[in-house]
Amino acid sequence: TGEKAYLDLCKHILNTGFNRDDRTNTGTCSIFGYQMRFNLNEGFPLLTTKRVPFKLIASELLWFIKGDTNIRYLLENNNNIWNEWAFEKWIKSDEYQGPDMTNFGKRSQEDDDFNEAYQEQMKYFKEKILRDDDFSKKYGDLGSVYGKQWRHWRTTQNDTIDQLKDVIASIKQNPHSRRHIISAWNPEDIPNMALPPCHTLFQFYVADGKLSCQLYQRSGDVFLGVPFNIASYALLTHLIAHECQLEVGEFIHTLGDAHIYSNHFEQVNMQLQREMRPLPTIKLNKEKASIFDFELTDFELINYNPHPSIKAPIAV
Ligand code: UFP
Repeated sequence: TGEKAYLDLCKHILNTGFNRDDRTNTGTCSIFGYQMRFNLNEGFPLLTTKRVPFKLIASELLWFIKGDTNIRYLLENNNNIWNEWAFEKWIKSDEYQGPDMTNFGKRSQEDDDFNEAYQEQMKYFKEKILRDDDFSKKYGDLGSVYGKQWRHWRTTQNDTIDQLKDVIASIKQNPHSRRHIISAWNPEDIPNMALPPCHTLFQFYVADGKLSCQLYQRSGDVFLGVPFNIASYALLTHLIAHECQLEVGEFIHTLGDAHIYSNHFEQVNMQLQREMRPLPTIKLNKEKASIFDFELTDFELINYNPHPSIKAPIAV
């Protein structure tokens, strides 16, 4: 199964990687340049050696597909994965009156009292994003993230380009084109981004009635981030194949800097000792033709019986 490709990557990093300092000062074991292939006909590549939260992956992907860049939609779906980026904007603004939240990511992991204060501010922030339209417009919007680059890429002529719609149209009209590409990497926006896109560019390919997708990911947190990224792009490939009336082929995951953080070694070794189980399958609502109409309830994940999840600190 495709999961073996992931576990092999973990082993390869631990066996051959370089110990390197990194932006977060956590320290990593890292390699450069690696490729995994997942045949999407052998099951949906959601890891079974630990539980991976499919709902969060699906709601985040739908958020990208809508071209939405405001975390309100995510919060409405109990998805908290982008909160910190919005919260940061608020605490740096004049409007913020609460206790000093500088460097909240690190401090909340190290200091219990601070963490309590932080949780309180975050709870208030989330409620305000959900209830207050003006506040949400001001502080909920993350700006130049994936949804914007995929659906509303801004040109020098002040037009926008809908890369996702254009690629779907080109897959339908000219399946053998070698130009089915979507780029999230907009050099003009990079200096103003807190997190330059990790999934940088992806391409589709049609052969034998099957749709394949290859992603170039510039930087991968192999324990926490990459399992999400695999499932997200596998799901996107299923969705686009569905709309284009194609079968699914492969998801090919190409990584630049593939790293395991030093505070994840123990967790990775634990995961490597577990037996893989059969992969789940995914079913999409056949009634909906366009992926732009999809909602969370239109996905069904079948036979997912993973080992328990494994907790690990996120590098900030
Ligand atoms: N990261 C991922 N996948 C993602 C994402 C982030 O692995 O989808 F958004 C990790 C990679 C890296 C960190 O460990 O987040 C980003 O840091 P940097 O910009 O320094 O590469």
